[in-house]
Amino acid sequence: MEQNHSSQLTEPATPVVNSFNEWDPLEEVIVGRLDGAVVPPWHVTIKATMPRRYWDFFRCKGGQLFPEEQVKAGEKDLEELVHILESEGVTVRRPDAINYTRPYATPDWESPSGLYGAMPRDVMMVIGDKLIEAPMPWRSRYFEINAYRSLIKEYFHQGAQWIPAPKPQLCDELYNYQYEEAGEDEEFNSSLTEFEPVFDAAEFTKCGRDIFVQQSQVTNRFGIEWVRRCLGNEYKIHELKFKDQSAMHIDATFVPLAPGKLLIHPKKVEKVPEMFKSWDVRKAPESCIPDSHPLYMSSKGVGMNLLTLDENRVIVEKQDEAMIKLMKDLEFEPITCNFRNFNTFGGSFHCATLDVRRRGTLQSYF
Ligand code: ABU
Repeated sequence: MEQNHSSQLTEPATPVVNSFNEWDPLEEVIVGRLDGAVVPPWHVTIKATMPRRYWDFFRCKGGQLFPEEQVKAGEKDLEELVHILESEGVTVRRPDAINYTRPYATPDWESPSGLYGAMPRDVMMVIGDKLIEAPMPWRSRYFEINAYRSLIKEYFHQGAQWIPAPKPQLCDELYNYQYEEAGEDEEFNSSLTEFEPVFDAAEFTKCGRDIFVQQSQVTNRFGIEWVRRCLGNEYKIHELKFKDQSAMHIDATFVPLAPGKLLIHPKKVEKVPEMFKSWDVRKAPESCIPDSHPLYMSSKGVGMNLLTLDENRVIVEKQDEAMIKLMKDLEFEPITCNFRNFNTFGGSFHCATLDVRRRGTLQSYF
């Protein structure tokens, strides 16, 4: 029988949604948007995560638009990032524009507003061809997924698996309203109970078959167990513990950059798991962000929230000379982008993006 040798030699096309780690060559990415960003209303989940010096800002301004000039400056940073990604050959997609100022309610609670569409990393997780919608615990983020639904439907029609986690109720039983921050050296004290599974997708970081997560102020054990069972035996979920009472998202604490290269927060990570013993583990340098720069929703560690385009290229904040140097030491080619004004709103390059498709397959790196 005649055989079609040419088709036998052709590599199978990468599925439209495909990402197994943080470093395979990036082909398509969602970049968030800041327009219409609203200050989240004061709640125990804000107390547990946001910098103390801004608590009054959230108490007074919750439900109102963030200062226009700061949003505009952050949007300019985002446009620069989009331009860089496109110049590097990456397809960039954006969420829909949504009015986040509208109040809403469920039978159990009311919220005066939503938040923003700036951080796709928190809202969804891509593992292989699965697009998992996160059941985020902030009431102000309950409908945030709507900004991404047109894209999700498109990816579904092109073959992706679309998996929304169980819709959370977010009723009062989920929150520990007596929450007070524990001391640095005490056991982690959560503002969340185990009432139902909740997590932000940015709590998980991928190294092929091994996925790392921390319990945090936005991710409970129930949520971690839900992801573990959803992914099944092909993956191993490792729960790590860090020294961080206001923990929120692993991607400015424990950042695998490439096979054999791990970046860690110098204070929060006290012990690196044994399985990384052959990796080059580097501490993130001291932040260069001045105290005068507003960081309403970020810590100074936000500089390590990096986006790798492949095993050679990484995007780094333009003014962060120490990080640029470190990346060069690690034999990366750093691509610099202004992003300090975006940092004000709760993240950097990793948070502001979601890698939809990287060219690669499921592998083990340990
Ligand atoms: N959303 C991650 C922010 C991390 C940080 O500010 O430390």
